[in-house]
Amino acid sequence: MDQTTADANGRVLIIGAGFSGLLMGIKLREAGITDFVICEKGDSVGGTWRDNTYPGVGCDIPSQQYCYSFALNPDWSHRFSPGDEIRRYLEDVADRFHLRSHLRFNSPVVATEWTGNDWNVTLASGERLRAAIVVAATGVLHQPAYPNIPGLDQFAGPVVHTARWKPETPLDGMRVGVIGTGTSAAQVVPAIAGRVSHLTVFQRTPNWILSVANPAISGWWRALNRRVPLLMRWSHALHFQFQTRTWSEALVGNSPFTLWVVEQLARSALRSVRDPELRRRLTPQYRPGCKRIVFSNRYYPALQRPNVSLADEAITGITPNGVHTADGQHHPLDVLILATGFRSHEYVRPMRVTGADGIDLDDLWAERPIVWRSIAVPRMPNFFFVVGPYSPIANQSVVQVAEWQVGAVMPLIRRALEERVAISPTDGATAQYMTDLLHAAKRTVWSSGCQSWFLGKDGVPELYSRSPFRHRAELAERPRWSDYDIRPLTDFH
Ligand code: N01
Repeated sequence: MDQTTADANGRVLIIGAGFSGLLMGIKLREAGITDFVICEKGDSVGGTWRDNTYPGVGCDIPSQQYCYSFALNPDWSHRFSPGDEIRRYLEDVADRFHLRSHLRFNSPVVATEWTGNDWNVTLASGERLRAAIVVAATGVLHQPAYPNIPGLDQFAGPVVHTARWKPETPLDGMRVGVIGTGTSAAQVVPAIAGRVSHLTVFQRTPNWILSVANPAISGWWRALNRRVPLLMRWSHALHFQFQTRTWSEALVGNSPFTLWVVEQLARSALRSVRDPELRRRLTPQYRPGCKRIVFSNRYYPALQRPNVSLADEAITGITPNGVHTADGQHHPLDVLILATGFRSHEYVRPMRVTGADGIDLDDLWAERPIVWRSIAVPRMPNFFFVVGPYSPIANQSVVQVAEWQVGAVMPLIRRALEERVAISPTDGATAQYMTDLLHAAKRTVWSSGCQSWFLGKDGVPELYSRSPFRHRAELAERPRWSDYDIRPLTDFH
C-alpha cells in the first residue's frame, strides 16, 4: 500500500509516546506549534512503563526526580514509585497537557526518508506521512534481549521475558527459574519468591547492590505537598543538586571519595548474606558502578529464603523441563522468566532512516553512533533525538535529561519552521564533540573493566562521559549556528 494521508500529517512528527515524546509534544504546544503528531507503536502512552508490568516492577530513581519538573506529583505513594503509578502519571499528563488529539497509537514507524525538502515517513501499515521535522523519542530500553541458549525453544512450560510479561503466567506453587540478576531480576525475585514452590536464580555475573528501603509516603505529607507545592519544588531541586554533585560526578571519575563510600555501603549490604559461601558467590569482581548498581533491600533476603537457590555455573542448555548448568546439574522447572535485559544499542532501529544524499543511518553509525550533543546527527536534516546515544542516562534521571535535550531541540525546530530551512550539525563540530566524549570515557567507572549494557561493540560506554552539569550547560547554550549546516528549502511542507 502506498498512500499519503494528508489529514494525518503534521509539520512535526514525534516517534514514541513515553516520557520523552510526550515532553516534546508539551513543549511544542507551549511554543504555539500545534501541528504535530505523535506516532506510538503501542496502544497507549507510557513507553517502558507500559511495556514492563512484571511483578515488583518499579522505579529505582526517587519518585520526585522521576517526573517532569513542571508537573511534580504530590501523590506518589512511595519513595520509589511502582511501575503502574508512573504509567498512570503519564496518562494523566497526556490529558492535562492536551496531547490526546496528537496521539496515533498502533503506528510503528518503519522507515523515514529525507526527500530533499521534508521527511517521507512510512508506518508498518504501509501508510505514508509527510513531516517537515522528525523527532525520535524512541527510548533506549525498549527492545527485549532474548538469550541465545541451546534448547530455549524446547522448554515445555511458559517462557516469559520481564519486559513482555504475561499476567496469566502461572507462579503459585510452581518451580520457577529466573535468568539474569540485573535490576529487573532484583525486582521480580523478591516479588514472587513467596508465591512459588521453588525459585532458581541463574546468575552469570553478580551485581553490586545498595540496600535502599522504599517506604510509603504518608497521607499527611502528600496533603502538605498538595497545599504547598513549593515543598516539592525544593525537594526536587535539592535532590537534583545532591545526586548530581555526588553520585553522578563519581561515576564519571570526578569524585573518588563518593565511589569509595558507595563501595563501603555495597560491601555492608553484602554482609547481610549470612552464609559465607553464598556471600562469596554474590561478590562482584569489578568496581561498584561499572555495571549498573541495583538498589534493593529485598533481593538478598529473598535469595536467602529456603525455597530460593542461586545457580551461578554457566547455563549449558535448556531441556523441555529444566535448565542444565556447567557443573552437570539439571534444575527442574515449570516456568522460565528471562530477566535478560534489552538490546540497548538499537536506538531507533529497526526503523530505517535515510538522510541527505541517500545516506543510511546504519551506514553512518557502522562503527558507533555519531551524535551532536545526543540530539542530532550530521546529514540528517531536521531530524532530532531526545535521549539519543551518549545521553547521561546511567547517572541522571532520564526525565531530567529529556527536559534539557528538548530545551535544546526547540530553538532548532523553531528556526527550521520559521525560516524554512534544513538544519543538521556539521561533520566537523560533531567529530570534535565525539572525540572529546570518547576521550573522557576512559576516566569513567563504566570503562573500568566489566561487561554491561552501557558499552558499545567497541567496549566504549555509549553514555555522556562528563559531568551531567556540563551536558546541561551545553544544551542550555544558545545554538552556535556555525556548528550547523543550514540550507534553505524550496518546497517546504
Ligand atoms: O537488564 P540487565 P535489566 N545467560 O541488562 C543476564 C533499567 N531498569 O532488565 O550481567 C545468562 O541489567 C545478564 O548477565 P551479565 C535499568 O537501567 C530500570 O535487569 O550480562 N544470563 C544480567 O544479569 C537497568 O540497568 C528499572 O553477565 C544472561 C541480566 O541478564 C536496565 O533497565 C527497572 C544471559 C540482564 O541484566 C536493564 O535492566 C528495571 C544469558 N545468555 C530495569 N543474557 C527502574 O527501576 C543476559 N543475562 C528504573
